[in-house]
Amino acid sequence: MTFNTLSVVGLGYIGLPTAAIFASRQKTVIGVDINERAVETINRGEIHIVEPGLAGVVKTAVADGYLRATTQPEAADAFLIAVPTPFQDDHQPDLRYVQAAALAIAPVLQPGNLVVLESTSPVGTTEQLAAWLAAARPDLRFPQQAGDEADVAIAYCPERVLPGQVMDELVKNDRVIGGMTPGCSARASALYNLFLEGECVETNARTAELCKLTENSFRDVNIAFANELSLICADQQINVWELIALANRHPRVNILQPGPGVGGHCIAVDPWFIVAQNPQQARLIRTAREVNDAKPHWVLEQVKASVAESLTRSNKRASELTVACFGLAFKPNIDDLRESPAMQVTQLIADWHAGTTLVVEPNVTRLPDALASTATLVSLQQALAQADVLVMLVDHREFRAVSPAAVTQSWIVDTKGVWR
Ligand code: SAJ
Repeated sequence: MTFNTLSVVGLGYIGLPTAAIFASRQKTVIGVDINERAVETINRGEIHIVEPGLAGVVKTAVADGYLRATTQPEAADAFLIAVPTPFQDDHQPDLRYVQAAALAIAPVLQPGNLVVLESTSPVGTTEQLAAWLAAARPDLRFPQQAGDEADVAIAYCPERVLPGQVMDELVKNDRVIGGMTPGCSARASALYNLFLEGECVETNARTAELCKLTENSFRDVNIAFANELSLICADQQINVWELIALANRHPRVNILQPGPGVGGHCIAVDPWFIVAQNPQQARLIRTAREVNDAKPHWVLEQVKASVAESLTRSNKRASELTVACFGLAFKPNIDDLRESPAMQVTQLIADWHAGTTLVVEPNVTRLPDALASTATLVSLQQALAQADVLVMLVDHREFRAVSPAAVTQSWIVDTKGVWR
């Protein structure tokens, strides 16, 4: 059965680019989101998120009539669910958005439909989704009841695109396709092959679910290794950046880079899904999360030590001392401040420090509310001219471009090895 009309439920960082790419291949795409403002924005041909290359594709897709957004699901040949899966306070996964999406599409499902879950999910979520749909539509047969004879095919197909490169990676990356049956996998592969240049690699739903969690846990564990090395090196008075560069000369060693902690919406979240389901076995994965989550507090202690030393060497009082924080984003050269360890460190410093806290963030024009009353946004030049203590938090290209001669301060806490 061909796919003429597709519905993408959840028009965020993954859903909207996916909807736009299908629409750019002349498929009729109905985007569904509970956020009315997002729906209105998209229907004007504009976007409500920041992602290079996305605006133009959405604008053309809407203008040509291939993409439109709505708050109410409508009938389609395939449904892709790309809603958030956050965790609760106790690190247990929160599947309420997946459940809400299932209940929202259930009334419009028809025989021959394909339902794909893309949201990062704990193992078993696709089976749970199928159970919710079956309970809502007893008149239809689902894969857990009828196998490949089912009226509705269901698959788990996680995204693995890097924010900032979504439009490119969405098309080029290989895709893991986890059908509830081999027939479901084949249907889902046919759907993604409408635009994919990478390969569709078929498996079952549970393996695909754990594969997504594994990819981000692998990165988290490896960053935790680098962050742990940075603590050891600070204690041993060894330059961690030099150490890692030297160790990486070994043909089978490839250590990642330490930083102020791990941020974003994926790597700091997804490993907890594994820990929540397998707390006894997932000891390394849990420890990596704890190492990375502890790093912002360690950076604060480094800043406190630098401020204390700076005070003993100068005649200033603490209230006269200026600390400048460089970078707020969760990684270099983006403007996304959400779940950012640099934001966390800056807030910790601004709340603690008796004097002035300056912030340099070339990618924003105003400070977020959380810092508005405790810190001041300044230019790179102002910060370098006025600050006593410098705290490097994000290796934006503007900071890397500063000549070493322009950095005259004796007190520098450099979490990214930019001004080592
Ligand atoms: N970071 C370090 N040191 C490093 C690399 C990264 O401290 O050597 C930090 C970054 O500064 C940032 C955090 O880790 O705070 C995460 O950044 P990232 O670039 O590693 O990853 P994300 O969160 O932007 O995207 C990840 C990607 N997953 C992997 O690389 C395994 C992406 O492919 C996924 O699609 C995405 O998560 C997701 O949506 O799951």
